[in-house]
Amino acid sequence: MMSNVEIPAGLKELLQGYTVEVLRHRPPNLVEFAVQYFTQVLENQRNDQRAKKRSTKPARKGVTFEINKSSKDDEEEEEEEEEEEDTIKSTTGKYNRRVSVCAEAYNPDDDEDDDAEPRVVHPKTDEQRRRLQDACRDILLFKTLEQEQFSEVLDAMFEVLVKPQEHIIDQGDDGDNFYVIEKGVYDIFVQKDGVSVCVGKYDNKGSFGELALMYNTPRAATIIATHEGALWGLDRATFHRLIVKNNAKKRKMYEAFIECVPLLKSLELSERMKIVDVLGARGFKDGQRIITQGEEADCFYIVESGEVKIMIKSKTKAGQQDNTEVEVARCSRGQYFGELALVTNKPRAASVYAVGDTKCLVIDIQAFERLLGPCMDIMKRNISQYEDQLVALFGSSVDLKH
Ligand code: 1OR
Ligand code: 1OR
Repeated sequence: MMSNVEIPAGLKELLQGYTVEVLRHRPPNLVEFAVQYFTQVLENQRNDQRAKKRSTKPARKGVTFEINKSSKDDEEEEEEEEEEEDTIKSTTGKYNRRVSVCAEAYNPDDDEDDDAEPRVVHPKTDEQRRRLQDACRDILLFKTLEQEQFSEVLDAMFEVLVKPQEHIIDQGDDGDNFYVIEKGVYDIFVQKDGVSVCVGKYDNKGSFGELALMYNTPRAATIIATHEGALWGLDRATFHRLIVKNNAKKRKMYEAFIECVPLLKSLELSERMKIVDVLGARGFKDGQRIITQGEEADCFYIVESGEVKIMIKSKTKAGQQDNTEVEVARCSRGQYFGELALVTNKPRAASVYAVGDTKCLVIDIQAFERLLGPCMDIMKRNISQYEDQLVALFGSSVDLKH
């Protein structure tokens, strides 16, 4: 009988909290919002528990993979023996790939006791480390990591040399590693109606293979090396422990801001969160150039704080470009820029400079194409306005979209 049912402690507060957030945010999808909200509550609860546990637990020792063992001196061997229980063998490269089907759901807090997970370290020469650092400098997924987490990522990465025509990733497979490109060109193929279509390429920079690891989905594309190349791999477990965990923090940090970006209003909440998962944040000093007119484009920007000015090189009467730049527009918090070259597949149409210290959220071209399709109409409408302005300024008719 209902009258005998005891209401569990905390239920009322839990539902009240959810109701208050619904009234505050007015989400379009209550169920989706409930999943997000209660995931957050659970996360907070676990963080509290972990914090309590940590305060009563001794610090964990780092763990080393056993590659290069033969070259180590006796002293290190002794140390290794001490750590034997924690030590695991390296599983680098595509030859040791997991083959089992992974059934974990996307939940950054699944690994209840993070501290129990061994830390992966692949020893590197100074020269390797320098090359790795160069390759990772502009990787967006690493841009919001704390210094400590970033070092752990670098420690865990391992070099993968690839041959022409080698399949680094096959669509439909389980995800094993995330890859950062050091060098080489890699074609991206996606199956459309049973036919494999080349939808883009990575040209000596960037990264791929994050989606299957983030969302526990099969690989969404096939990646093939066109030449000899070099990659740096990051294993699934370390990716989870550092990047996916960091994404939970990123969602918290950027959710409110992303909700207010007018361009993204037409997206579902889950689609906006997927943007947050892959974006990077970059700071620029007053006067620093963010985009250079005429260069090839590989990313898209949203101003988080500060301001940017858009400058176009003016033309002489003979229609030739001189080097004087004219300011044509400014963008501030919530506004975007850098979409034009991605939409038109042309070089950057203008240069963009920071006005005062400025922070931008950055999305790479692949994520832009994958996630911002629904916003394309708005962007194209705005591009038509650039065309009108251009005509007013330079007096000739232009079509920036084609
Ligand atoms: P992954 O783990 O699914 C394949 O393994 C990787 O290819 C994927 O992560 C991305 O890092 C990368 N759609 C899906 N994945 C893509 C795409 C893409 N491009 C690169 N990857 N699209 C192409 C956008 C230019 C959308 C195609 C419809
Ligand atoms: P992009 O990828 O070409 C430069 O890199 C960016 O500046 C461009 O994308 C737009 O996002 C941004 N004409 C061209 N680009 C503009 C303009 C613009 N305004 C902003 N951008 N015009 C100004 C219209 C108010 C027309 C110039 C006369």
